[in-house]
Amino acid sequence: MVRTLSYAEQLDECGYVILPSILSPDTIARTTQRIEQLLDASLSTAEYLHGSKGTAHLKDLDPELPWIAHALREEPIARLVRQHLGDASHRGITYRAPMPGHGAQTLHVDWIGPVYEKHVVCTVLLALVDISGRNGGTRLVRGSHRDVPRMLPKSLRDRMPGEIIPALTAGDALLFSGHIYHGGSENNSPHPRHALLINYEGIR
Ligand SMILES: O=C(O)CCC(=O)C(=O)O
Repeated sequence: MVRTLSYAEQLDECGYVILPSILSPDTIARTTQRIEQLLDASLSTAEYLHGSKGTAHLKDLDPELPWIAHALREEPIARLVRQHLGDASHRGITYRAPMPGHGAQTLHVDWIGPVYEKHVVCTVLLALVDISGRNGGTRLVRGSHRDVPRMLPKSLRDRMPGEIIPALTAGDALLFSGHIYHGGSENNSPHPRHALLINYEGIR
């Protein structure tokens, strides 16, 4: 009989796992409304317009989105992050939304070392819309968190064997190792790709 891997085993083996329906439709609507208010307030600043390069960013959103901060402290996210990294803290809730025609990133890692004994960093992406390869989904190279040596791609066009873009439904969480090769892809839809990103670091 084939045994289904647990979320923790999937994360360990593949370097990522999809956690379905973490946010309810009501929570998504409430979050999107607050994000839109914050974007309205920041979109016209010179700092924002110069820095954005076609992707809307907001950071330090914990005080603005306390219900999201609460969800991060609940099962299953809190448990999985703890199982994966041990004691860990996150660097604040951020928002990243590539606009149509934007968002492509070179594949990169958030921690240069491969995983020997211990995972050091991971990220939770919370989808506020359905996300796929069409609208700027996250590129991931399955299993690459274990690669030695690390061959860092140099160009947006560089592709690696095993690369995938997982399809997410609005409300799903994508939890991925910061040691896996990953990167945003270009948004080829007519709408922004709304998502929250939370980076965790193990306490050493
Ligand atoms: O937004 C994404 O899909 C991934 C973003 C990312 O990897 C980054 O900003 O470093």
